Amino acid sequence: MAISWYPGHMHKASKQLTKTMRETDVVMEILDARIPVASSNPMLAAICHGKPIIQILNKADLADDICTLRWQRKLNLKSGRTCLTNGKNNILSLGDIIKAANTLAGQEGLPNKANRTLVIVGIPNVGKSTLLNKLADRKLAKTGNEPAITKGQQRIRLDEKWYLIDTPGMLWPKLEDQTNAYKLAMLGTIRNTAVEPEDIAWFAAELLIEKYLPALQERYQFGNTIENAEQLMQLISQTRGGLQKGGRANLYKTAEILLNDVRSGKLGKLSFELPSD
Ligand SMILES: Nc1nc2c(ncn2[C@@H]2O[C@H](COP(=O)(O)OP(=O)(O)OP(=O)(O)O)[C@@H](O)[C@H]2O)c(=O)[nH]1
Ligand SMILES: [Mg+2]
Repeated sequence: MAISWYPGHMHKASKQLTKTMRETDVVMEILDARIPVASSNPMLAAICHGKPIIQILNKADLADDICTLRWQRKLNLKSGRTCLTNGKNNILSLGDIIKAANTLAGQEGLPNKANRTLVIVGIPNVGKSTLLNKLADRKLAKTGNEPAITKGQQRIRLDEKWYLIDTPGMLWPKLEDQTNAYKLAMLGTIRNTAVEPEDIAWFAAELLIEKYLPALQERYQFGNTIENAEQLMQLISQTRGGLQKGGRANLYKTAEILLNDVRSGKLGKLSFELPSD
């Protein structure tokens, strides 16, 4: 099934973001540390074009540490950008963000202004509003473990100089690279109603067998090698209660078990993209 999810509120959000860019000094792009390429929205690159960018590899607590470090080094090589990491065990402080924003504003020679604006952008469910709440030290924005929680922009003051604007998560109208689209769906960026969980779990199973077989063996308690996604799904349904009458796997239930395990870190710290350095 070809994946595509671009509901009306995202179209509206992109038009609103284009307007917001006029007053924006620095963009803060939130990427998923597990898939920095697939989680980078090409439409945002066009809308934010020319603005200095703080890239944040978020949910770093769920990604492979060495891989995240390699991505951070690589992304830091680009001029007009700085890359930071953020995760549940290593949360960026307000001071870290303001320091990065001021440094970029200085490096890029932005004209002096009494007030500056930092805008958070990124795909759905990547953790934008959670970060805004952390920086504000209050629960100002609604957050939740499903995509499209934020439907409109929200502005807060960070200090005497900087404002921060939270924006709705955005995908792009045509997800041309379907492997990337499947990665996004696997990590919960696309609404369940727009994808078949069984398809996504099948994709996840193939990827995990290739890259993270020991993690699968430990989680689902099997010693022998699994050859394909079908075998893995059958095994998960047996060990985790996903069987239907007659002993066959209930694929929908088994898909949910596997996807929840991948998304929540129960299979360990997983990275699905490696930098090519
Ligand atoms: N493990 C982990 N979970 C996180 C992190 N940041 C956010 N989350 C979780 O990710 C989910 C989505 O967070 P939100 O802040 O609502 O994401 P968002 O980018 O604002 O999403 P939309 O508004 O739908 O675009 C929530 O369940 C958060 O608790 C993180 O660094 N690590
Ligand atoms: Mg949000």
